[in-house]
Amino acid sequence: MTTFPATRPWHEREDWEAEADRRGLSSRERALVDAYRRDGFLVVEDARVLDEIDADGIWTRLAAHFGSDGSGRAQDAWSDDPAVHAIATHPAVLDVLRVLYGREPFPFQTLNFLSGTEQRTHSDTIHFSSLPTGFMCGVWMALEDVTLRQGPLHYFPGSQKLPELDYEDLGVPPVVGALGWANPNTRTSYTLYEERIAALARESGFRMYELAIARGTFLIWSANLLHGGSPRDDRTRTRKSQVTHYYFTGSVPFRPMFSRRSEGRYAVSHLRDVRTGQWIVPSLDGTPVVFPHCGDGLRAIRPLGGICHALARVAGPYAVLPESPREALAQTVRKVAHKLRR
Ligand SMILES: O=C(O)CCC(=O)C(=O)O
Repeated sequence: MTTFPATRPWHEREDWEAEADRRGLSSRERALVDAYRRDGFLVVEDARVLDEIDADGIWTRLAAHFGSDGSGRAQDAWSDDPAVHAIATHPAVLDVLRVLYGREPFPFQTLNFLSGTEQRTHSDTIHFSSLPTGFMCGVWMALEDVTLRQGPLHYFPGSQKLPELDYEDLGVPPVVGALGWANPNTRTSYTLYEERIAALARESGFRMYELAIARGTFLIWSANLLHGGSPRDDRTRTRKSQVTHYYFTGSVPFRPMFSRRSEGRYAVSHLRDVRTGQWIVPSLDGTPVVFPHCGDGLRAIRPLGGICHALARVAGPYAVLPESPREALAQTVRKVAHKLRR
């Protein structure tokens, strides 16, 4: 079976202080890193974050996505809505992520919620993980003032240090059939996952906190932090928010809930960078990768020698994930030829 790099985000390292010196971090930045490595989340207050953005117009423009009780979500509105795009790509957010991870962050998914989601506690690593592990995070931004009565976000500081647990680890049956929420088996397995995580959260001794924050404040959670949405005590009140999910360059994104890690078979995600709309080229710390099909819609992940990657960098992103070195090269050559013809 392929072995993958054991790289972790630099903020997790024991010698992080020496590394912070090497990176020339200011004392404010060091305090952010210190808190993030300890707690697995950060709350960033920046009163001016939404100044130039028509965030209030989001709810009119996306009204069709929400029920009369405020339920529902608008997924990936970034492709049409400039305000959602601007929040996902906000320099104030990207700057903090660069400090925390030391790699270039790219947003790949947005979710807008009109009201509290009441989502049960989970870790994003069941939805989105990466190889090497840990290069993913979520950012939750309040788009109105949020009190504890509106179904606030909840989270368990320190829980990011638990092992990254997938269905195999938790004894949840694998999803059989199509890889998506339209398949009823996906819901059945996920409900069982939520029950196992609720028990883990109860037994692990981590304390739950809830987030009451002002409009424009944002919380960054690291991939493995346990979090969810608390009950909406006042169901007449909205709780306008945007969640944006980010990966970092030099990693291969995949969806653990559909993957069979012990068999080396992965539900690999081919994603667009919200900043540019371009497909991203996944790599393992910069080493190019191909993705042979291996049944049930799953892929193996195989690192390649350097020449394909060097060529791919010249040609730009792959249109589809290459299955073999030959296909990677063929795609690259086609792109270069196309560029030369223009
Ligand atoms: O906003 C919430 O209530 C929870 C959001 C959440 O858990 C998520 O997007 O992963």
